[in-house]
Amino acid sequence: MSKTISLNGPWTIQQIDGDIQITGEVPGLVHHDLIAQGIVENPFHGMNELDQQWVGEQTWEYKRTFELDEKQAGGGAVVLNCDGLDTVADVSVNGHLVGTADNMFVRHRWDVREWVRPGTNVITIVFHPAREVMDERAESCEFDLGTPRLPYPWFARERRFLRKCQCHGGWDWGPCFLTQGIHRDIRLECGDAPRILYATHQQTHDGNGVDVTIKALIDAPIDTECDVTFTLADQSATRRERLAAGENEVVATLSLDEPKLWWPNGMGEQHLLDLTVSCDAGEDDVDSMSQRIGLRKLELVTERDDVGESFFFRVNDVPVYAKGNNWIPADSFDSRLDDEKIEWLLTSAKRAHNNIVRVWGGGIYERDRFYELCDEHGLLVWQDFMFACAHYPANQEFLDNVSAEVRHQVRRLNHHPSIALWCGNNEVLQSKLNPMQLVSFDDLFIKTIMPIVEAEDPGRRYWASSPCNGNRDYGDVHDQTRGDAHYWKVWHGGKPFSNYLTVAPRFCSEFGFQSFSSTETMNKVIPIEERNIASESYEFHQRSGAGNTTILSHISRHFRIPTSHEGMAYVSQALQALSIKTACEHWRRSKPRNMGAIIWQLNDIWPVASWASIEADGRWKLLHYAERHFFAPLLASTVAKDDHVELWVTSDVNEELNGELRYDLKSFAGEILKTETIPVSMPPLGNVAATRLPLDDLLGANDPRQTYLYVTARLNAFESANIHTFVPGKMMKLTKPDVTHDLREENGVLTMELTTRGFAPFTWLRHGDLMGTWSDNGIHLQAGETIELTFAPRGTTSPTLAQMREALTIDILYENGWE
Ligand code: BMA
Repeated sequence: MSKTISLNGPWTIQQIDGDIQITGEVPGLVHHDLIAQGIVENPFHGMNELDQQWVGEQTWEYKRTFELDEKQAGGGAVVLNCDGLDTVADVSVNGHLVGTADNMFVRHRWDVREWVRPGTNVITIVFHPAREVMDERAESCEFDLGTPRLPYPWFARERRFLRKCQCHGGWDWGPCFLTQGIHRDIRLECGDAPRILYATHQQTHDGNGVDVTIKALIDAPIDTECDVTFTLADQSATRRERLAAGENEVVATLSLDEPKLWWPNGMGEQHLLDLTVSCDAGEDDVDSMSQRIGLRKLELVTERDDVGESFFFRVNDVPVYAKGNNWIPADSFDSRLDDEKIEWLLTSAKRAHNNIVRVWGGGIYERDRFYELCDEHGLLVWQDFMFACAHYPANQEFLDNVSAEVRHQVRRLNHHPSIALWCGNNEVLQSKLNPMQLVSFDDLFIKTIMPIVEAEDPGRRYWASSPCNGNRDYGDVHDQTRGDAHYWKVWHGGKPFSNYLTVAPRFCSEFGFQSFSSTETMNKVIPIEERNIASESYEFHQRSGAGNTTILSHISRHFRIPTSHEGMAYVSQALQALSIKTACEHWRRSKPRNMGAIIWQLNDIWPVASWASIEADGRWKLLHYAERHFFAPLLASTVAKDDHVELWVTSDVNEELNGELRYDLKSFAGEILKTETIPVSMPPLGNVAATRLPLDDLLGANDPRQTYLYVTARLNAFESANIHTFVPGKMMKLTKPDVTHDLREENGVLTMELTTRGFAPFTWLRHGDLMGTWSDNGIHLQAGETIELTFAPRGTTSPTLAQMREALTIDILYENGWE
């Protein structure tokens, strides 16, 4: 009878050239254990990153014992299965080297039967310093890959030589921590019974029926006969199979009539079905694998059209306007990141009407739970392979290593309905320089990865690079007429926000604008005497070259200059929201030419000034609240032209909509100076310029510095409201608004009424360390109106009224330059 012995749990971790010896946790990372045991301080505090580089420069040995009985040690295969080793490691059992590892993205399976014995056995895994290995390989590299320019001397310049999370070497939003450890599950599988390694499937949608062809990949230590059973919803099939020693494929097709389909968020339900494959070899030797799958027809449509070539996803025959965010690793130390945080971040994305998330190529293939949550929340996944912003050495050893990685990851993730696209890398093509680099690009992304993806997962498209114009297309990656695009002229190029209005890429898979994290977040890592954005520690928590000066220069274009530490964070977040709102509303209005906007970036890896809409501790920035408005299924928006304003209504609703668009010209004091209601009818997924208001007629003698348009659209059950101001914020004639609030608790829910006497744009409610979200925030509060808000805690316990009273702070623009 076969048996699985988990080797997770406590291991001894020994520094080879030093005295540190601790008991660490597996799965885990050395650095994480050192933090947990107080041997090193918070690595994110101050400039501690510099003092902790030594951790990754050591050789560390993981060691533990395990017991085997006579039967296990002498009764057939003993497979050591390592789901992930980070990264360069020698694995030994009872002093015999059983395998070496140098790719954190593959699964290793070594048969160690010759080295085990009944009784106590010892396993050791020695992790070598990643940097040494990268540097050695770089020295002996036969390719001219160019020399990366690095802003920080301690960053890992040669990261591309190792199949390790690329941003572990440092990024323009993150620190350098070259982690080491057994970062995923580890176990022994004893006995000769077959084991299911992967279960993948392909779907064929025909009318209302779906054929699901399931492939089980089964490892048989010896020739065996077994029953392989496939079960999907109420269908099942059993195959009596003769498995030969080694890897075997067993295939079955199950057909479902009129099953409920899986839809992206906002387009329908996310129906999931249970799929189980089991392999019964008799004598209680049954191995099984269960998955939740979703049935959907998913296409990437790239067809010639009037503009050039389309680029959009179509799910169950409905075109998807993709709205979402880029995802980076949510902690420098993945092992201490709990599933709850991932769930919070992805739920937050869903709540902001995201229907797509891009797993960016400088991070990791995320854990299973990540993709399950994407399935459950209807977030399509644009999945990069883990290559970013560098040229990679395409020698045979490297290509073989990558092949194993790609095969493993595609098979592991195939069953998730959310996965929409396999993409070769992030910005590798964009940085093309010389012919040699193009050859290595071609060898790696076209000749090696592409055929593996096509063979393993024929139902999904492979896209060679983000951005690019297509596989084997080496044209201009900034082409606005085809392909996906990364649009960085505003942030990196210093152009004004209005620049977004001049471009409409077919699908924008990256664009972003930074802000500072809140003082609540930053005060935990910045020493008290350095709480100013230009201090040494603060600048250390800004990794984008001219980051702070870029934020400041754009603040001076739009707002007045805040003088307090809190005000700086607040105004920078209002600025960020304004920037991304400008781009997203414009691109939504540009559909169907543009069919996607994926903001850079959702989350942070540590507390930092960055493009994220959610801070390192899960706190929403103003931008994330704004997304709930500008990504909503129905959008009312405005465009300022030289002598008029256009009012638009844009719908991602797949039904005909009827209703009205209303605008009110209002004074800052709350008086309605003019109003008009326009009937609007629009087709499914429609997009219309509903009216055009000449400025002279509209404003008359009213002062544009104290007047604004309040625009509301109400069609079927959908609503959208928007504000249009006629001058940049800094020129507005704001008066002291007298914002008042009434906070109470009703049936365990914290509720607030907010009122104001004068226009109070960007009214921002902070809540200290009480984690959760207000039903709206960053509100353009209008004179005379009372709005009611509720607080949704993160987790199940709501803060008390007293706690919220104590924690609450209200920021208003007026107090940042007008007082
Ligand atoms: C991109 C990304 C990242 C980077 C971001 C901000 O292009 O792909 O490499 O962090 O811009 O500069």
